[in-house]
Amino acid sequence: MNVTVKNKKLSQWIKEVADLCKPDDIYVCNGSKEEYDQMVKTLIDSNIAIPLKKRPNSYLFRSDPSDVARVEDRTYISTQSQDEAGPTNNWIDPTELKELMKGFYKGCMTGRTMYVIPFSMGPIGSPIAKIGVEISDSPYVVINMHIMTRVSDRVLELLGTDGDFIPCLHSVGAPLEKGQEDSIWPCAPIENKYISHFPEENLIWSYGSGYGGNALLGKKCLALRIASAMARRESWMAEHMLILRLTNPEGKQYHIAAAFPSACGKTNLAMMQPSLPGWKCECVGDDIAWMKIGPDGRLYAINPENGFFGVAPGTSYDTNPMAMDSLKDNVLFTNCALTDDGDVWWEGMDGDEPAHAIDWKGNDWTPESSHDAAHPNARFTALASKCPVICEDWEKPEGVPIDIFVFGGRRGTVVPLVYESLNWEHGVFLGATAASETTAANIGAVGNLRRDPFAMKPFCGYNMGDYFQHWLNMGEKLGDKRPRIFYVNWFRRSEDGKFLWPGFSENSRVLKWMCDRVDGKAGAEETPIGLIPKDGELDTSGLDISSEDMKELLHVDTKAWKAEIPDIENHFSVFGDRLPEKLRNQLKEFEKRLG
Ligand code: TSX
Ligand code: MN
Repeated sequence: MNVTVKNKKLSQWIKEVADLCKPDDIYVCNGSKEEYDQMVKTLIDSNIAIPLKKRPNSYLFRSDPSDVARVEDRTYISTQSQDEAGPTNNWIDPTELKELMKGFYKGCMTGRTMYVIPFSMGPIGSPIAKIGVEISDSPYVVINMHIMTRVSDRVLELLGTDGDFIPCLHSVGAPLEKGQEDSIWPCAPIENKYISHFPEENLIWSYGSGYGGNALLGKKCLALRIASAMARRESWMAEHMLILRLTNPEGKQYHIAAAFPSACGKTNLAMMQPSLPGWKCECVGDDIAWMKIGPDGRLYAINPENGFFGVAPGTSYDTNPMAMDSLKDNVLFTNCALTDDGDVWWEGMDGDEPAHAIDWKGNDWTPESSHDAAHPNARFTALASKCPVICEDWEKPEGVPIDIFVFGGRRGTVVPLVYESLNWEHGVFLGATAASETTAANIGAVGNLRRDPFAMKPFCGYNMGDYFQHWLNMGEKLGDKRPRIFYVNWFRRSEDGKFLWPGFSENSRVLKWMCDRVDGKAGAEETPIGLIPKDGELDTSGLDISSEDMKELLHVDTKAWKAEIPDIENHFSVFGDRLPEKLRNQLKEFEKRLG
């Protein structure tokens, strides 16, 4: 081991894990550039990292074809009672799961180095931040954690001898025998992968996968699943939300936190540049918001992350120029295609397809190939500080005050472009019933409606019924300082299948209406589903959109909404008596309003 660890809990945990996993070496990370460069050099020398000629200090990695995404059916919330994990989570009894996983962990780091990664989620020392320590046998995980979290020896200093942290244990699950050659992407077969959470003791155990949220344990595992359970206990919020700052032409700032299921363009909205003259938009975060009630009673949000782990395919100067400009240097790419001139490429990138490339599996690819060059879930890992529109206050320890919550989903029909909730409880109902149509980018049949409450279905670390109640409770605590709640749908189509709304930068028009609502400047019409922009209240100046299309975009089809009721009832029934009475009533009231 390269340093002496002063923290008692940490030094004991390191010893326990080493005794169990039997690594050849132990290395405690300090987060320095030298450490990063050293790690990258080792990865290049073993042909795991491919340097990109076109992007300084940037590298391409190719995962094993069996290890390309989060594995939700191998993800567990392990609590004393199954009822605590609730109907949306996989559950195994903690004693049983630990015995089972200890069997896998036994000797699993043989032939490898065990890295101890101290990190802070949120600015180091912020009252909203939390400290984690990940132990991993993957150098790929170390360098990704360097970008996605704040890895630093300052974290160990902050811990002192008695400070507490969230232990995050990770192994790729591929021990090396003497003389055995390592593979490019070591991992375990799917049936041996376990992504386990023990929220009652703030503990994470991950085994068998090296990819994304399965392995970078600060993100989905700590900042959402464990943090959501802590947040309920401690009366704050850990949400799957982007955070952005919108500034109007008069210089007034508004902070918006928005939750969308996958394939709705959350990262694109987080970095969106308004088409409306005089309006400015800055990114605070693109995936996770931690929010606490501040001294003035308002809700303050921080982005606990330090970077973006974004889906590459579909990202272009058309869809997200600010993301593209964040990818010029110091980026890690995973499962993108490699061009002949030493750059990355993916489906949906601007310009012509390359005439030849190496696909994500390492094989030759041409436009005639029948498969994609990049994996649909190919990723970039980029520093948030590289984003040209990162908000100057994105690292403010106290966070930014949230004015507006937005929920949404992808719906070709029924759901209008935007509406406001009638009140907080109705807003919670909108979050709890949020739904999205599946696309080729997510699993399952295309076009199915999937309920994904608050976009938290895969990420809530406790019973989702209790989570709904927590939202209601936070509303009561916030009182008249509650953010307003809106619902949006960028994806409504005309009868001939065309998108009715241009989306992207033009979404600023929708956000402007929200801000004007907050200021009491914009009119709204009450409908059974909520408050719709009054005729002419949504700024469409300079936009080439017919009044018929605009009407259709904001139309509330009562009959179509009535037809949604059985699906909502069905969705709610899963939560049994954990469904808050107030939400049951919201559904009743909704039915009444529909007539
Ligand atoms: O991210 C998207 N947003 C939010 C942007 C800030 N996407 C991409 C979703 C896939 C991840 C969108 N796609 C959006 C949107 O607002 N809207 C659409 C649908 C759409 C697609 C193409 C066009 C228009 C709408 N093109 C033209 O109108 C030319
Ligand atoms: Mn996410």
